[in-house]
Amino acid sequence: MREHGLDKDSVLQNIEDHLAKDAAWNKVLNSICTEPLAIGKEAFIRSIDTNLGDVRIFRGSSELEHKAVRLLASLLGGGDSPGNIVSGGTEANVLALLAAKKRRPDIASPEIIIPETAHFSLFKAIHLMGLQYRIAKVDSRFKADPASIEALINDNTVAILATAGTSELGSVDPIEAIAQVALRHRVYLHVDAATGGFIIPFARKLGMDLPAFDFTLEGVCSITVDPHKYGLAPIPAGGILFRDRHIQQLVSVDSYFMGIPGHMTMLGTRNGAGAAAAYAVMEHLGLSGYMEITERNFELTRYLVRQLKDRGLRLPLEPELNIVLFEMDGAAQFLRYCEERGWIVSVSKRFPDAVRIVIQRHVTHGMINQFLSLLDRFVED
Ligand code: 0PR
Repeated sequence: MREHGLDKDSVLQNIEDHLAKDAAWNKVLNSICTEPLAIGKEAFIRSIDTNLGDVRIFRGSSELEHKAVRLLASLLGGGDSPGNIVSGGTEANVLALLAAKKRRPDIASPEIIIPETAHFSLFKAIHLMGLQYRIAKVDSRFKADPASIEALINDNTVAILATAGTSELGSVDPIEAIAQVALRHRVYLHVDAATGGFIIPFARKLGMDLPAFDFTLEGVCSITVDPHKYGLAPIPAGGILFRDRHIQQLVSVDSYFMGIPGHMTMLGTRNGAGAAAAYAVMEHLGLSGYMEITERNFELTRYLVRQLKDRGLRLPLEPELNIVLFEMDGAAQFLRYCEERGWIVSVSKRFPDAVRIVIQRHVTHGMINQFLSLLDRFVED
C-alpha cells in the first residue's frame, strides 16, 4: 500500500484505464448476463450502502427484497413461496441442496441425482456438503431422461436436480415427468431455472411450445431464478424460492443477537442493492416489457439460425431458448480470431467443434450481421 494516498482523479483514471480493456457489449456474443436496465443501475446506486444482514437497521431495504421475491414467486406459480435475493445462481443452488440434505437427517451418506448437463455450480455444492452424486443420462436433445433418473434413485437419494434452460446449450429438461418421478419416490426436486426462469414464462405467454417447470407442478420443492441474467438486473441478483416455509426453514441459521430473524442465505453481511435493483427492473418492465424483449430475442435467434443454415453450417441441436451452436472446422481458432478483433464468442467442451452464440438484450440485428461477416472472412482466409 502507498505511504500517502493517491488523489481521487488519478484513482478514478486508473479504474477507467482498466475498464477500457473490458469488451464492449456490442461485441459480446457469449454472455448469459447483459448490461442492466438503466433503472436497475439507478436503484442499485441508491441502495449501495445497505446491508440485508441487519434487518433492524435496513427494514425498508428488507421490504424491497421481500417485494422482489414476491414478484419472482408470482412469475413462477408460487403464490406465497418464500425465498431470498442472493448473490447468484451458485448460492441459490447451494441453498437448495442444503435444504434437501437437511430434510433427510436420517440418511448418513446423502446422494443427489443430476443430469449430465447440470451447471458446474452444482459441483461446488456437492463438494461443500460432502454429497455423493449420480449422473443421469440425457436424450439426443440433451434433456434429462426421467427413466434414467428414476433408475438411479436409491435409499440414500436426498434430491433430484433438473434444469430449465442450461446456459451451455439452452436445453430444457422435461420437468413435469421428472416431478412425477420425484413425487412417486418422495424425493426433493430442485429446478435450476437460473437462465430459463426469465425466458420460459414469457415465451409460453407468447404461445411458444416450452414446458412448465415451476411450482404449478406438484413435486417441485425449490427453484433457482436469476434476475441478473435474463431478468436484466445488475449483478449480484440471484433468486432462490422454496415451495413453502417448512422447506425454507431448513436453511435457517439463528443469529446470536436478539430480535434478528434466522439467516436464510449463505452470506451474512450482504448488500441490498441487488435486491432493490431487481425489484426496480421487474416492477418497471412488467410482463409486457419482458414479453417484448423475449419476442425480439427469439426473432434474432431465428434470424441467426437461418443465416447459419444458408451458409451450409450444421447445428448440433435446434435451439430451444436463445443459445445457438453451429459446427465449423477450427472453432477454437475462430474463437481466438474473434477475440483478437474484440469479439467474444464461446466454445463448449462438450462440442469442441462448435461455436456457441448467446442472444441477450444487448445483441442487435446489426451485431449479428457484423459477426456473420467476420465468420465469412475467417472461412475465406
Ligand atoms: N445454473 C445455471 C443454469 C446457470 O446458467 C448458471 C450460470 C448458474 C447456475 C450459476 O449462476 P451464477 O454464475 O450466477 O452463480 N450461467 C452462466 C454460465 O456459467 C453464467 C455466465 C454469465 C457465464 C455470463 C458467462 C457470462 O459471460 O455459463
